[in-house]
Amino acid sequence: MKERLQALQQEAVAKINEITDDLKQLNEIRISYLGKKGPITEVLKGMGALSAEERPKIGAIANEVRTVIQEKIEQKTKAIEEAIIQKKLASEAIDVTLPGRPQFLGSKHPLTIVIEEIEDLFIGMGYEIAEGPEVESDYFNFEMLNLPKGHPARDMQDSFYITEEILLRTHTSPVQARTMVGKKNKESFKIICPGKVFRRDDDDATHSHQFTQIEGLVVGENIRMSDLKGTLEVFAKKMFGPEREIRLRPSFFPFTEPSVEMDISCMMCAGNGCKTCKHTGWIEILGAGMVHPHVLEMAGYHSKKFSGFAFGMGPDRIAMLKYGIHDIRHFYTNDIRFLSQFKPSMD
Ligand code: 2U9
Repeated sequence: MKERLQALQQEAVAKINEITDDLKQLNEIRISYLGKKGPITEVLKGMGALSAEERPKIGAIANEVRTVIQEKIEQKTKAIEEAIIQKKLASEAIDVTLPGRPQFLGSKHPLTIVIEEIEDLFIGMGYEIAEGPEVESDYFNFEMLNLPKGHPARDMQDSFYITEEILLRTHTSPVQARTMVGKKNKESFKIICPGKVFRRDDDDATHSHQFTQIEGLVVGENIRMSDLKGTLEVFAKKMFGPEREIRLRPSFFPFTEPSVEMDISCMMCAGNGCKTCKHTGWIEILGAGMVHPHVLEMAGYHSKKFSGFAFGMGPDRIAMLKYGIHDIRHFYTNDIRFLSQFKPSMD
């Protein structure tokens, strides 16, 4: 009987040692060797035939065999469970020494950078931003700006007409006209009007059928040319550097009288003459003037009581000067290699 019990222990231990990762199989061994119907219980059924002296000895051996098998099963169970945890940990392990995945940040469009810089500058001087439709009526795009029917600027070859009366706006001036008409109490105001404009032009390095404009309009009582000049000087020095000089040259626009064009002293050669300023020492930046009385009247502002000044500039041109870009089409062809070079100035 002793030999049988020891043989059972060796047999059970051998089977347990063969198991590598199957807890179910391990449990089956436990049930088959340690269960009530197991071989150990079977052997002990013959205890009755033993002498009183032999019986306790065999019982002790049987308990020892059970304990050894139970301990082996527990050790193997623990080892398998540990291996399962280690395998899980290994599969979920994160290698913290790996380099981070690069996050590609977007960047602002160069025109957006320039427009926002100009907006911030004028907001700081009490202007509000006004916007309006890009598909505009002939009335607000031309008539309200002293460009009556038949005026050459209205010719079909210069504008994208959708119908006889509807077109893609050729400037942001209609936004100013709409603002004046919209002022029910005809009070004073200062606005900046940025936006896309469209002209029927063959695209080349300096012309695009779509470009951007920023126009400004100040309407109030006793607005003078000196107010315009002072405003333009502040704009030029803030936008292009405090050492900039400005000069105003007489010009003509149907919606302003008198009209001027503003030049700044060249920031590349400080006015000595270079390629950028075409060796004149000056760079034309914008047009401006005192709002034509007829324009005020058409918008419901009595030109004896109110006056105003207006200006218009092209952010495309300013961005090309600021960043040394030689082809306006880069702004509208969405080449990420071009666009990703621009970060807003941190100053
Ligand atoms: C109203 C009254 C007056 C807007 C003005 C200019 C002069 C001007 C051009 C500069 C470069 C357009 O982008 S550009 O091609 N603009 O020179 N614009 S005064 O005057 C107005 C606008 C609206 C009611």
